[in-house]
Amino acid sequence: MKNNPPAPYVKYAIVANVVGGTATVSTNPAAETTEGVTVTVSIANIEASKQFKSITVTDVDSGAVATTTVTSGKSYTFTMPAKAVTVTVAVQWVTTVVYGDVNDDGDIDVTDAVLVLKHITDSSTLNAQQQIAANVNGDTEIDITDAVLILKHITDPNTPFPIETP
Ligand SMILES: [Ca+2]
Ligand SMILES: [Ca+2]
Repeated sequence: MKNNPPAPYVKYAIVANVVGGTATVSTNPAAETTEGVTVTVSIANIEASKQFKSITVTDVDSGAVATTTVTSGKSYTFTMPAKAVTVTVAVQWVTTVVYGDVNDDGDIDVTDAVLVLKHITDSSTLNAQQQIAANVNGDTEIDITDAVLILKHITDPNTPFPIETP
């Protein structure tokens, strides 16, 4: 290749990815730029129930490119190296546990108590987050006490679970 432009004007590609869910990730400059330029990464429109987890920028040789936080979870900058880069933004489930809402449907009802009973009798297994939500008295195991507390909560929703009581 003969007619390469002078080095300062060589442009390198910028590719943006999202893993773990969907979001809009854009860069400025977009698509490509020259070495030494400050690239701004903007993250928006993260899908419902997901939240920002991490951002990584790697060059074509798998080298890490340092990022600077402008607004956590929303805006970051990095200095363009003399290589193409890939920007990867990871999103993850929002992990807020509502005690007693074992199936995480927004209600604490008999379905949740049944799930606890099924877990106790080994007819189904709760996942890690469900086990936290199920253990409403905050002891070391999920047992009939938790199921009873959930049933009591249905009839008296204003009484907090033992784990929620200081
Ligand atoms: Ca529920
Ligand atoms: Ca318990």
